Amino acid sequence: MRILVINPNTTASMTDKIGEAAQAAASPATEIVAVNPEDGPPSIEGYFDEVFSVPGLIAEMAKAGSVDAYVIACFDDTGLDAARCATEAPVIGIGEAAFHVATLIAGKFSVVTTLARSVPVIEHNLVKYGLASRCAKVRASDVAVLDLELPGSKANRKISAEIGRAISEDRAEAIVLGCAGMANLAQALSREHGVPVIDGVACAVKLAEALSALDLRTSKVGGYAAPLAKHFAGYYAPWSPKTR
Ligand code: 5HY
Repeated sequence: MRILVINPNTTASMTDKIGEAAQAAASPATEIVAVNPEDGPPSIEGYFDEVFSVPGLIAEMAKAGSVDAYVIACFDDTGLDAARCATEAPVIGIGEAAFHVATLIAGKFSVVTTLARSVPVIEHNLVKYGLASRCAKVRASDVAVLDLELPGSKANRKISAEIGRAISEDRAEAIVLGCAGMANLAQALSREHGVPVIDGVACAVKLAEALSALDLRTSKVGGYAAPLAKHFAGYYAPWSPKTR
């Protein structure tokens, strides 16, 4: 199978890291294609950045040709619902994937994300997915997304310290890493803290493979029905939904 993994920000080094984590988790027969848009924010930190990354995400889906599943590799599950309207193939957000996996192996988990402005976005998603009662707390490590790309930055230390606080203060039984750019840190942090530390990129790839193996696809009845054909005016004309 072929999975398109979309990093909705424009930072290619982060896309490479996400692609490596996805391929490492994928079955041998699965081809991972990791992409990011050219247009949009270099990192997504909060609602404002998020909304400007969605057209690029949808454009990458249109450009990719036939794939068996899509993974949205931004922990806010950026544009997830819109993406599900645009295809019948499964679309998995790394946030939703990690939350579900965490509830399968722990009673309570905490999320450790980047900046404080990302916390409400994640909290709202937990409520939307009906999983807020299983999450002890969403914590910010005060690490900017692009600091994760800087070798030698204090990012790993700050994330590890926040995990320590989640375990001692929240009594978290598992930790969900709240950024795609943290994908390569999960195993070492899990060994260091002695609790499962979950990376959403790997979870989303395995869930996409599972849905494909079950031949389950996105329902086109109701909310995720294909967009109605109409002409979008001006700058967004190229995104106009066509008659199917
Ligand atoms: C992410 N931003 O996974 C989110 C994390 C965050 O550019 N990739 C980003 O801080 O919301």
